[in-house]
Amino acid sequence: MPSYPEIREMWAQLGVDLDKHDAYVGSFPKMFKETILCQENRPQAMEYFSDVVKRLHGARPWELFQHKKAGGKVVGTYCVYVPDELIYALGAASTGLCGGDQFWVPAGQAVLPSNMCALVASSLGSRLDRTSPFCQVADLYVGEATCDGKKKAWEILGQDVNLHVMDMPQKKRDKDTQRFAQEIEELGHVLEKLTGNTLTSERLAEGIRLINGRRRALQRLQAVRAARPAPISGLDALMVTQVGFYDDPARFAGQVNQLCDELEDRVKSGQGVAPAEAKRIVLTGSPMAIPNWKLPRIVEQSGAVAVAEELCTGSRFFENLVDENTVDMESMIQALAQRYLKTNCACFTPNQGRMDDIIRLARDNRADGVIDYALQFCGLYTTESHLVGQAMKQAGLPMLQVVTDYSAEDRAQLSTRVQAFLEML
Ligand code: BJ8
Repeated sequence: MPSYPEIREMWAQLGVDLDKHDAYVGSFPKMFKETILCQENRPQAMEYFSDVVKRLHGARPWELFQHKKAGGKVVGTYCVYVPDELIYALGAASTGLCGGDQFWVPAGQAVLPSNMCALVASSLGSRLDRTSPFCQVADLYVGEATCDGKKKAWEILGQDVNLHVMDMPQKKRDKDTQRFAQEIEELGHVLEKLTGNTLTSERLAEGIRLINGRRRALQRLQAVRAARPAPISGLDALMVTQVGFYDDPARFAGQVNQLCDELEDRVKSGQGVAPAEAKRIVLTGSPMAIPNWKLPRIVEQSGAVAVAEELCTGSRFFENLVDENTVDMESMIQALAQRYLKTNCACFTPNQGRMDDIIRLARDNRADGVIDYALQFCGLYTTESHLVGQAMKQAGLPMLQVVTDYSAEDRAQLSTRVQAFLEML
């Protein structure tokens, strides 16, 4: 384990603004303690994930920094449509870059309109402010043309960093899958150039197995949450998935499987984190990047338990495996395109698949209600909320619609609304 002076030296070498960074990390331990560590009856195996988050700007950036020093490359990504399989197949390491903290929003807003979602503002701010070692360690950033805010933000970000933007289809017809397969191929060429390595079918098959392994572990974690009483809090399960965007995929899968061993034992002995009669909630909507825990914390402080997240930091990250029964490059790229286009982001039209996913997750996990969460100024999720509401009504699932941002200002008001919703269930 590197010492604190070594970590600090790494930050300096990466060009992190140490004074601003000190201000950022200074408030984190208290918030982390009051949000995550204070939960009762946490599984022992959560210690690993808590530790990763506690030292988020230290331990994992250190590994990525060593990887770079040994000649490797680091690729930063912002969306679950960017195939990590290719990144690892070419010997690079991947890291998520989405900003989930209010701290970074003002720096993003300095170059963005004030009516931009907090996720884009925070993501840009963390780079422009030089306060995220993950942003500083990345050799290549991969963005994607999903929503308008991201598309335009990439043009601003591209003035500062080495950036590749993947085009995204907006529909899911066969010709769209073919087009997305071409985008994946093009990303492969960009990564070959970056790493100096050649993409072979053997390496890609390995990359597919590696990332499927991460998905299988998270699917196992989701499956165990169907138990009543719930063996793990929604906050902890969300944090595990969030860690998956940063951690080494093989090590991460091993740790998630260990956690599942413990949770399966809990289920056998009827042990839970909340009483069996606690209301069970599915969260759906905009992604919740670390440390955006505001809403699930409010839900669980109000006595309910979140049992699934139909979010990019939830089921969209781990559902649907890439077919491993392919042998040549062309069919592997096709298999990747097919798997990724099964993900149901609101950037697609129509997006009935998302409604089906929410209902399935609610049924499988015996949910009493759904909370639809959209980030303020996110045109995609705020607009789709109307259709989600209709679909939930038809399915007989009560739904609360929440539009919020990263600030703490609406916490009391949100609490009141969530409590009123839970009482009605
Ligand atoms: S696959 S949800 S990670 S695009 S919240 S930036 S949509 S204005 S994040 Fe997303 Fe990929 Fe879709 Fe997932 Fe735009 Fe909305 Fe902001 Fe969003």
